[in-house]
Amino acid sequence: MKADISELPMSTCDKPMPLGHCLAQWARNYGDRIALINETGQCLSYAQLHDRVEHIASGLHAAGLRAGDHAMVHMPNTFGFFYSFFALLRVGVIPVMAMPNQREQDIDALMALAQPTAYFIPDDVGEHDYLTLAQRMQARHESLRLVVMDGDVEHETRNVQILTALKGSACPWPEQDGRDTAVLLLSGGTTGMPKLIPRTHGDYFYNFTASARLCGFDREMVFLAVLPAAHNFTLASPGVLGTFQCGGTVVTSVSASCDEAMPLIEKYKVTHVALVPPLAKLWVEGREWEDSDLSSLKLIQVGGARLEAGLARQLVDVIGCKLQQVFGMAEGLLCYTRLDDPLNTIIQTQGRPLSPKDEVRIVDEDDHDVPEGQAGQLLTRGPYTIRGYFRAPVQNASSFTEDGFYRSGDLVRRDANGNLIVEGRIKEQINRCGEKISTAEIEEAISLLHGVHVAAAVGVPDELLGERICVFIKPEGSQTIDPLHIKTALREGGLSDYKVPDQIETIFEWPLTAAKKVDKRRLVAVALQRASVSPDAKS
Ligand code: OOB
Repeated sequence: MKADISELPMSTCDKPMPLGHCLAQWARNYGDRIALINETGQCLSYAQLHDRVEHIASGLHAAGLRAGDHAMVHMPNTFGFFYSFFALLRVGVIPVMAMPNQREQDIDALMALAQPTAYFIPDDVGEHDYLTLAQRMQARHESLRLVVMDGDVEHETRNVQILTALKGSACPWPEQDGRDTAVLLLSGGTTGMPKLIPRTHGDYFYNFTASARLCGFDREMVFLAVLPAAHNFTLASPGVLGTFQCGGTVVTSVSASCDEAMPLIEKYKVTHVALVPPLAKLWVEGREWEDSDLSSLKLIQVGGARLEAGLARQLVDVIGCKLQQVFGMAEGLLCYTRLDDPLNTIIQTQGRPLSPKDEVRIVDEDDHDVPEGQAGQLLTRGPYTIRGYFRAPVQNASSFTEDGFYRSGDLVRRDANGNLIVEGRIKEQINRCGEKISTAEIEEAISLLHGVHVAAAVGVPDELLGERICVFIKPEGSQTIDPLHIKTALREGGLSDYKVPDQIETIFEWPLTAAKKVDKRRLVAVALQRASVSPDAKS
């Protein structure tokens, strides 16, 4: 099931190594240079980051964590995220990268799948009580022996350890092979079941080093991490790992809003930032009143969802630096527009594959290649693309072809220069602000609620979010559905906030396709029409 990494086109300066060794190498190469700065101005050099991580790794080893164990990291963009991530890699433990905005249902399902030994949480953030969640998870998941909190020592108990207070004697180096799993990433999902993506040391190292080279990263650069660092885009495409590989500086921000992020750009002379399109739009609009000096910016990368050409142009005009489109997937394949592409290519296309060894097929419904220039489903296979999800034989049978191509579910076409243009998708997924939500999962969660007969979820084009989640509910009787009641019930049931529908509509008669299936295209039209008549319906 592992991708073939034997022939990765590495350059000699990027000699592949297990991820657990990278930080030590970076500390040797870049010692006193600044690796990390947070929004309050705290700085850590590479040497300091390495020291802290060694210390914590020893503590984790002393607490019983061993190479090959799994540990869930559920942290916002703080130093604690980096301490946890690198210390786990150092011990040889495989981090399971949860998103900070995931809530009980997601975390529970991921734990059932990954069976982690440890769970890394922040101190309470906002209204969410991570400690209570962790205790509930411990009661439910036998594998979970240790909770590590990035917070105050006063929270320490027998089962909860404090990240920076962990102690132990020197941690042994684990034996690792390039083909071993280094990290488990989250998949966007098209079913009600969560899926995890096993990325190996070899393929992930290639992911960020080759990306960093392609994107012109160097030791003078300053990367602002505003999107969650647990996501493949921010983590390794080329993201924070690409920045570290080159000896640059990462500025972390827990917030992505322009009034908090833009002053950081001015203050730390940020050169690179990665955004999703809805955020890019807010940043363009924000420039009407936010006047921080952004002249240090050299490159804005936009990916995760379709960037409209109009917004792409506005970004270039308003922010005034280079733009790069990134069409990627946690499963592997990364496409980038090149820095020296003509402006039209950068604005109109989603770029071309990172590796000359990436294979891309564009196929029709019968898996036959479509004529050049026509749209079809993107299938891909390559040196850093997975050949199967973690412990998911049934899903693997439908997500991969027999000869190992990943079925992306994206509808793309290729222009004469080999650049891909994402036209849409065939997978049952909603792309809300770059976050991927399975319609099946939302439908299942809602159909369990009292008074609901059947539910159908669709992604509806939305000015602010790119797509919003609209759910049509057929009630059990003739009463209409109370949207507020549904939202509260979903939240109370532990559904992650970003999955709670934005628009909820009652329906008594489904529009049907010729094949007598619910016609979701017509539902999208109905959702748009109802929202225009009663804009309060979406909130
Ligand atoms: C990134 O990764 P995921 O795993 O969250 O989502 C992958 C899916 C793609 O299959 C596609 O449907 C969509 O997100 N997508 C785009 C896109 N980039 C991703 N759709 C249109 N235009 C784009 N530029 O989203 C991801 C991973 C690494 C780098 C960048 C994005």
